[in-house]
Formats: sequence, C-alpha cells, structure tokens
Amino acid sequence: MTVEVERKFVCDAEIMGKLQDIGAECIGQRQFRDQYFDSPDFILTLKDFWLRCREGLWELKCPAVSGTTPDNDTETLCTRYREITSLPLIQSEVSKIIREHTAEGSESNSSQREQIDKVAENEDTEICTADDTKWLNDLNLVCFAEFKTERCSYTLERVAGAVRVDLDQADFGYCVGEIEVLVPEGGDMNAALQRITGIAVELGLSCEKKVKGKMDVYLQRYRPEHYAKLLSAHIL
Ligand code: V4E
Repeated sequence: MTVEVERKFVCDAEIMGKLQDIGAECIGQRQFRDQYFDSPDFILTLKDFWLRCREGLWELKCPAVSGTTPDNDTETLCTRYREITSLPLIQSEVSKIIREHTAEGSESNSSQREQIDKVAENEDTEICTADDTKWLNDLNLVCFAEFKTERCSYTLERVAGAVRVDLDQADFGYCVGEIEVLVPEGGDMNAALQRITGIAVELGLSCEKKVKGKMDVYLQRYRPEHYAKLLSAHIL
C-alpha cells in the first residue's frame, strides 16, 4: 500500500513554461471520468474516506496517520492519504466503517447488518467485476459527485527521486495543479514533504494558503449543504 503526499497549486498561464524551465518532462495527456460514492448521510467522507471509480478502477483514499513533525507550512499545504486499490480490500474497509457507524447509532436492522457483513467478507467476490454494483447497493452507497478531468502529467527527476506534477482541468470549469510523491507505507514521509516543497520553490509558488482541490469546488458548487458539513468537521 502507498501513501500519496500531495500539494495543490493554482495554475497560471506560465506554468507550462516554468515546468519546462526546471526540466520537467511531459509524460502524457489523458481524460478520465471520476465517480465518488458515499452513503446518503455521507458516513465515509465525514470520516475523510473517499471512494472513487475512475474508468472502471476503484480506489479508496484513507486519512494517513501523521508520523512526522514537519514545519507548519508544509503540514498545512500538503495532504496525505493512504491509497487502497484492491477491490476486495476496499469492500472490507468500507463495510467495516459503515458497520462501525451503524453500530454506534444502532440505525440498522439485522438484514442490513447481514448484507454489510457479506460484503466485508467478500462472499460475493467471485461475481464482482469492475461493473458490478451489487456491493454498492448492499452497502447503500450512491454516487454523489461525477466529473471529467483533462490531465497533463509531468515528471521531474531529482537526486532524492522522481516527483510528479499533474495539471488538471475539470469539466465544471476549474483548473488545479498537483505536486505529488508516492511513499511506500512506513517510508520516509519527511523526505517526500521536502521534495514537494523543493519543487514548489523551483516553480516559484507562493505558499500562503492551501489551494482547493476539484472536489472542494465541486461540492461547494453542487452540494453546498454537504460542503458546509465537511468544513465544520474540518475535513476540507
Ligand atoms: C476531496 C478529497 C479527495 C478526493 C479527491 O482527491 P484528489 O487527490 O484531489 O483528486 P485527484 O483527481 O487529483 O486524484 P489522484 O489522481 O491524485 O488520485 S481525497 C482527499 N480529499 C480531501 C482533500 C483535502 N482535505 N484537502 C485538499 C487540498 N484536497 C483534498
């Protein structure tokens, strides 16, 4: 499993020139459609878990436990999420979260709990294809956000290792850049944070405040009530 460490930045008209100047190599451009899922009462995202299907590939981003004490700017500007990409592992993790939540509130009946347990134990795994939606129905998960992104990706080779930069343009009219390093779980988080800060300095980015991601802007615009709840819960 890997931890994605990421810093978002505002894309200006000069960004492509700046990337070229610091030796970034363009490694491709692609378009993809993302669908994000949660329960109707947003059990997952209010705990900072983000379940996504991108072109048939599932991913669960989970909050990573901070084991470092980086300086305040780096801590504020970067996000860290553990990424799970195996569907059976995602199903177990998601059903565990939902089971714990429903147990806390005693909101479910025994047949709902049985359905959740079945997904947790991957009893239906053999019929789970990328298109299968049964497990989503069993866990009562619905799509709450859907958008397309046009992405231009770059890589920067540095002594400490490669860093990736993505320039994203979402179909609802928002552009954002991301400097990203993937760290194997238990790997050197401080080194990753320093590499990201180094590239931000090379790109001449000002480090005043955290830049909004595509999801922040999407929810603010199309799901304002949920956005307000996430802000109150200090998730966004
Ligand atoms: C909202 C959110 C998440 C879902 C979106 O993740 P993100 O990395 O922004 O999307 P994308 O398309 O770049 O995914 P990738 O291709 O890198 O896999 S995951 C975590 N959050 C919460 C969050 C936050 N708290 N703060 C910021 C600045 N961004 C996201």
